[in-house]
Amino acid sequence: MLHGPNLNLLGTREPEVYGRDTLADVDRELKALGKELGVAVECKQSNHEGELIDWIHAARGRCAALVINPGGLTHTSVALRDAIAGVALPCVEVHLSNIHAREELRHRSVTAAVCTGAVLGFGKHSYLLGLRAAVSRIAPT
Ligand code: CA2
Repeated sequence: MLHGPNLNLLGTREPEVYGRDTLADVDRELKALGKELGVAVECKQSNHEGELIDWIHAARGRCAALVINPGGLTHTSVALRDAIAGVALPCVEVHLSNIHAREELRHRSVTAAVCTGAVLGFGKHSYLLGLRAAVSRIAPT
C-alpha cells in the first residue's frame, strides 16, 4: 500500500472531504483485513515522487500486487504512471474522495489507465475495497 503526498495529514484537516481517520487508523484496518484475506500488507507513505517510484520498482519480485493512492500526483505524474506500467504488477488506484465530483483539476487521473482498476469516493472503504480488488488479482502460487 503506497500513500502519496500529504496523506500523512489525514484526520488532521478537511474531515468533510477526507474523513476523521488518521493514516495510522487506515493502515491498521488494511493490515487486519490482509490477515483475514491471508496476505501480508506493507504500508508506506511519502511526500516525494521519486521515493514512491523507487518503492514501486522495489515491489517487483517482492510484492504480489500494489494498492496506491497517488494523492495530488494522480493528476500530474507521468513518471509515476511509467513506474506503475513498468513493473507490470496488478495495481489498484484508490481515492478517499470522488475526484470527478470535485474541482476540474482533479477530474483527470494520469495514472488510472495503467492500473488494473480504481476505487474512489468511499473514504477509508476505498482502501479496503481496493485491497480486496488487488487480492482478487493475485495468482495463486
Ligand atoms: O481523494 C483522494 O484520496 C485524493 O487522492 C487525495 C489528495 C488529492 O490531491 C487528490 O485529488 C484526491 C490529497 C491528499 C491530501 O490529504 C489531506 C488530508 C487531510 C488534510 C489535508 C490533506
